[in-house]
Amino acid sequence: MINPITDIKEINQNRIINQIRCLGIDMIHEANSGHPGIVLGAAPAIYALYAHHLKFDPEHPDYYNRDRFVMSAGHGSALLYATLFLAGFPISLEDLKNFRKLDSITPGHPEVGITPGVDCTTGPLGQGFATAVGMAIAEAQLREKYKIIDHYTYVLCGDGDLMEGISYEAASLAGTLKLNRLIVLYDSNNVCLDGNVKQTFHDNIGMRFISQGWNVISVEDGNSYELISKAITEAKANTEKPTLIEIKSTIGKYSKLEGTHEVHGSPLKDDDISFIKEKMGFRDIPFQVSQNISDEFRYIISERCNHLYDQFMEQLLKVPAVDKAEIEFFMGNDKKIEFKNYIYEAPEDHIESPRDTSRKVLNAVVSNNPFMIGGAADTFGPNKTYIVDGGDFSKENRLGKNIFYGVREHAMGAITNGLSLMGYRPYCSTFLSFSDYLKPALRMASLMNLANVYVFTHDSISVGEDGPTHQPVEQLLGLRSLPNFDVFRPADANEVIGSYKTIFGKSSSPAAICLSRNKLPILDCTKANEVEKGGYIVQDTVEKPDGVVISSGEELHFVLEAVNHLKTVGMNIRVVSMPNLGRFLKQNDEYKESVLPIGVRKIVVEASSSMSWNQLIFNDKYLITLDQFGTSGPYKEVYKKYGFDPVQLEEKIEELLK
Ligand SMILES: Cc1ncc(C[n+]2csc(CCOP(=O)(O)OP(=O)(O)O)c2C)c(N)n1
Ligand SMILES: [Mg+2]
Repeated sequence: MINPITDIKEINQNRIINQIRCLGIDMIHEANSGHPGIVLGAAPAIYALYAHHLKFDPEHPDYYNRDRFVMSAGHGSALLYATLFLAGFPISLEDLKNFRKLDSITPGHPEVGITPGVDCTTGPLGQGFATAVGMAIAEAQLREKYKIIDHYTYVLCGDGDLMEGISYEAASLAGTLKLNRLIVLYDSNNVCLDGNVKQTFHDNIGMRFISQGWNVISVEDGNSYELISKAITEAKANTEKPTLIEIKSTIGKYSKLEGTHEVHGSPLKDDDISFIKEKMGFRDIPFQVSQNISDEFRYIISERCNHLYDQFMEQLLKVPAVDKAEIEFFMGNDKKIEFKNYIYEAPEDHIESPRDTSRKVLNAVVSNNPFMIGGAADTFGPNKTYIVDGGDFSKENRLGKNIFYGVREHAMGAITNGLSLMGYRPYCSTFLSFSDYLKPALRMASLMNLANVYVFTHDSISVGEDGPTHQPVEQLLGLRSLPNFDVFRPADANEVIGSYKTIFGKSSSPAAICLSRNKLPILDCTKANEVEKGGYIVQDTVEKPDGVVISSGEELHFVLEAVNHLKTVGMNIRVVSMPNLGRFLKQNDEYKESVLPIGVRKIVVEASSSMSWNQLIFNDKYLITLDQFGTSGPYKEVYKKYGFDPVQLEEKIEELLK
């Protein structure tokens, strides 16, 4: 017979924490894989948060005004799943038994959209921390705008997250922006995968975060949920700064291996599990859950949280209709952005750099759009992504649409993911050659299916004088190889508009638009509405073509010049613009063959790695591409040095098709 609970004081909360520990180590044992150290060490921290602070509703895991929780130490997935299960989320004991097994809802590391209650995919250390900064930026703006949205963003991170540079970048920005609703619980156990951190990590973390504008609180006994809870209460009361709570804990608490790296990432031995359970006063039966303990945990949560969902939905009914519709966009899955009444104004001379066309489109689309926010990594000027009447995001202006990321590309990438997870349609920008600096975040965006937009300008050796460090060569290949990632490289204004229309017209998955910095003629033969197919014929022949030349971006202009000259000597060459190779490859065979007929020789011209094009062209002879670094010099001369000027192209094409 279960006694009805009438008072929290009667509950032995350490029993709940130990129940979480038992489940976590059982899951890892059953999977024969996982990380027991953090389960045993950080259980009091996650418990303090879920029991006494986190605003959530297990029956409505996605309810919009919930506090967000990011398990940045993604290897602590078993700890998270065990907590979510016990807290009453729709996760069964069977799901816990299937931890890390194929097609389970309890994968190796937390994945958003798979497990109810998981707010962010984590695993690559540091990413979660920085993503949470994006969530906190979004919350600050939404709170200012709509008032009824107001929540905290919590992170649980370990030594590894704070060793990663991205956490430094993100913390620096969070402190500058005074994101006081961001609270990080740092599981400080002095141990990482390979051993004690004394070999690797000497920073005074408290001082580091204080210097970055954070409020820092120390909890000396990480086994005390009461002390941790008190620290969280204190953190919430700070209205000026984000808070880092350094919780001194023992990795693998209660294990025979406690305090050592051996308990970090391998399943515990049977006798150790018995030893731990005995110490905690639990019976040594795998996956045994005490109904009493489960009820007690849920009682504590429901006392605090069970009105929250209804309250928010009632508040939502009372806001003005326009705001309600907007909030519903943030809450929903349809992220399409319409190009309402957009009319492009071409310059009189019909010459414009693609990045300038991009500036016009972005300004028109973003300035009056509440769902869009974005920025640059100290490159608003060259990227041309500044929204003129958008305002600058800051502590003083939470409504600002322009985020000055500073020179922090990696954090910018992860923050963009956080904005997206909060329902925004965000964009960010830098030079294409520096896209490598945010690559790990692009990968996470692809994995989470986030509809982010990346504006990468200075897209080839035509950067010119800045030289090979700034001239991307292999970046297009890298981006094209990312699953679920759309890469556009438009040739002129028409294709820039077509790229943006395609990008904003879809509701999910990230896209990059790679743009030349140089002024280029707006062509008569390019078509905005063909871009979505990835590749199309821009210039055809009356008779059967002698060959087809495929090109993208700036090089298309040189190809057209070369081919038109070859016409005068009687060569009939079809020209295909391929602003998006990935999309073209996904078209049906009929379309692909109509553009690239079988039995006709094809040549590719792109000042970038040949490897992306091996999917279309099997004989390297026909690839006029660039598999080496560029060089510093005026861009036309650089093009010439590598054979991309119209005269040399003409010679090569003639030679190849003869
Ligand atoms: C970017 C990245 N590099 C490496 C790893 C592999 N890895 C997972 S956990 C871990 C050690 C992390 O140490 P800490 O955060 O202190 O966790 P603890 O050992 O205390 O649980 C490492 C190196 C990873 N997940 N992500
Ligand atoms: Mg550690």
